[in-house]
Amino acid sequence: MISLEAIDDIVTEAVIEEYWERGYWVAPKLLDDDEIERLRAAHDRLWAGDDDYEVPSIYGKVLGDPASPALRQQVDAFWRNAEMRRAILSPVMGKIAATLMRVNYVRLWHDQALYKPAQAGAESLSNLGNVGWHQDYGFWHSCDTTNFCSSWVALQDTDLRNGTMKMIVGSHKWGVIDGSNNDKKDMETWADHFARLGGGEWVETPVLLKAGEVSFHHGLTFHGSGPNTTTTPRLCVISHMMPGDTRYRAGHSLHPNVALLGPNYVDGQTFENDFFPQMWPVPEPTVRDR
Ligand SMILES: O=C(O)CCC(=O)C(=O)O
Repeated sequence: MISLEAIDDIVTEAVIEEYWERGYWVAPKLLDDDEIERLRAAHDRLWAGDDDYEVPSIYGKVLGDPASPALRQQVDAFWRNAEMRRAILSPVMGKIAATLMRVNYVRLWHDQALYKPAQAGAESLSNLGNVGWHQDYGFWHSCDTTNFCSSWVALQDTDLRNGTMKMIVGSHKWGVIDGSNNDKKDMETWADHFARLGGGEWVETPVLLKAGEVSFHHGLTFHGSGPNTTTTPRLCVISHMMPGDTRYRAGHSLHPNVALLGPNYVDGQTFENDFFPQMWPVPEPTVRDR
């Protein structure tokens, strides 16, 4: 991972303006080749159920089915795997997100490890590996801010052939769109639908990344991804990050994370405990980290 000092030269005021103008920004290579290899090996272990920490079954452990073309999605992979934990909670991601969000404190909302199966040679292309057009905040109405920032770490070169993410440029300016907690895999129908609701121009731009490069997107930017037509799976890890003082907003569709506040949570309670680790500023080491 690059150094924390290097970030000051990379995330300039022009970069911050680009992020707020387009709704996303593509960083240069942040991870070195060894880290990429270790994270790829961590993916293998995750989907095989070989965990570094014991995880109770209520936390929704996902395993891989080699015969399925469906997207594999493990939310909160940082609970299962130490290598992923290091990358997902990296202060480098936290500092960049803080700078882009223009806040002082950053916590993890949740993470994802995604595995998009390869479909080269399939008789017909399945859309089960697609990620439908959505706004992340569409799923997160229980939070009192839309100022979320997500880092997407490419663990191989990633482009349209292996189903990279496509961003809808400037769509974060449309505000919260009804029904944007969408995972309908029929991309064209839903592009028309959301373009109409958004009322802006629907400009799809693929995020082209070399292994180790990272994209950062705003919580309201529409995005999605199509099939992986190559011979190898498309792997990534994602940190969905929030300002450190993000609070629970009662009366809206309830996100499962709200239960992590503990019983009897109250409107306005901050998402501030070990389920939502502090990423920036660098936290004091915990017993688990030592
Ligand atoms: O990896 C993808 O195709 C989609 C990921 C995504 O939805 C996200 O990072 O918020």
